Amino acid sequence: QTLLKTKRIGQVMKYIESCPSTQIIAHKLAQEGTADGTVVLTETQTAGRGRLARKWDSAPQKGIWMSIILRPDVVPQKAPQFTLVAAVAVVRAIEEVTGLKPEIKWPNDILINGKKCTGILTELQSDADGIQALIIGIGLNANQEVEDFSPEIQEIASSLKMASGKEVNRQELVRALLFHIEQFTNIYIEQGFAIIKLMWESYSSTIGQPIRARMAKETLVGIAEGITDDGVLQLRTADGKLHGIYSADIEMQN
Ligand code: BT5
Repeated sequence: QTLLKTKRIGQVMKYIESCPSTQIIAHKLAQEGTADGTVVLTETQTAGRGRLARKWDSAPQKGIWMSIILRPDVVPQKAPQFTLVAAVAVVRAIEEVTGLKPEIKWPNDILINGKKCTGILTELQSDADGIQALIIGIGLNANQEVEDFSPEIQEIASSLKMASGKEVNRQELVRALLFHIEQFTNIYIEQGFAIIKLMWESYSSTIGQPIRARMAKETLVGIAEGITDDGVLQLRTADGKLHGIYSADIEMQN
């Protein structure tokens, strides 16, 4: 803990050998009033989760499975932007520690060579007074080999070790992650979304590309033109119309 390079994030740190999901523990701590910046870290999850109750593969000792509790003074509508802020921070941390060049796929995937190495899940506790807590879950594949992943994701998942050929020091990676998350959430809160948006777009594999966006009720095909200041993806369909995409699964068309 003395090696931490942060002022807020990780000053309270809960480390657990094994748990169902760090998100569940973080929600509970948040309800009990834990401080802004509290971090929950585990070696393995038995019920790690993604969006829409999907499963998150969390091999023991191989990744970084953590949740960060933030208590920003912003309206609940801004919650999705924190996923994008966290994504920029994760890319920076991976670059710094490994030299790899990851890309962001909107909204919450970090890819290396087209394969997913990190997923981010932002959940919200709010009431009439606004945001009580944001729980930002980060699952980062560090030292897995292909066979450490469940068979159904072996084709689509990757780890830093698989991409770089080198074992990654997970402690160093956690320190870099917490440092960059603190830096970028500060920038976002003090200066707004503009700088984050520029960085996000420069790391993005989605912008400028033909994509298919699968949403709950419809699927749209078109060119991803950019993100708005609210983090909404702008998709231009063949009829020239511009659509705002708030939540979807994206597939690249080429
Ligand atoms: C995400 O969901 O990508 C968010 C994942 C967040 C995980 C962290 S770990 C710490 C914290 N505690 C939790 O319980 N969760 C958070 P989504 O976009 O819905 O993607 C889920 C999909 O990614 C799955 O359906 C699989 O196809 C794929 N997947 C599952 N595990 C993976 C892994 N380890 N690496 C790469 N892809 C994976």
